[in-house]
Formats: sequence, C-alpha cells, structure tokens
Amino acid sequence: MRQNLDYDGDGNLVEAYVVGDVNCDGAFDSFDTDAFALAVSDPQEYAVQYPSCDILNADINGDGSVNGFDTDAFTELLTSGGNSGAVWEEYVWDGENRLA
Ligand SMILES: [Ca+2]
Ligand SMILES: [Ca+2]
Repeated sequence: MRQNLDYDGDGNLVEAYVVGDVNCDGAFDSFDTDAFALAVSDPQEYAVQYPSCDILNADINGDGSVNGFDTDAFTELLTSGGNSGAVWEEYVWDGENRLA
C-alpha cells in the first residue's frame, strides 16, 4: 500500500490520498488505467474530465511531475496487487486548528 499525505500551512494533515488513484474513486485498480494514460498524454483534457482530481495522483514514482517515467511504475504497482490497503480521506481544520 502506498499513500501520500498533504498538509496545510499550519502543518495539519488535510488530505490522505491513494497513489495511483487517477480517476479519484478512492481506490487504485485497473479502472485507473484510462485516466492515467490521459493524465500522461493530455493533462489539459485530464483536468477537464476529472476536475476534482489532483493530477499528481498519477505521479507514481513521486518525482513531482507526471510523465512517461510514471508509466512503468504505474504498471508495476497495478500488477503487484494495486493499492487497496490505502485510504482516501480529507480533513478540515478551523481557524483555531481544531479538526472540524
Ligand atoms: Ca481509482
Ligand atoms: Ca513522476
């Protein structure tokens, strides 16, 4: 299982997302293949089709950009059994740094 964590400016965890969940349904599986191919080949069209997704979910090798180098990593991750143990969660914090 692989998971990425995003933090806000106060260091609060705001989002845990599943690496490779390129279509943003909360799981990484073969349904992500088409979305991944689109993210690599046509990021602008990807943004149109998946407006609420972070294209960096397709950054499988974690180097900060989405390109052909991620294709091998995507295939490897998929054939190794996917990422089903990871969870996708969002956390919202108020102005006093309290978890809402
Ligand atoms: Ca998915
Ligand atoms: Ca990458």
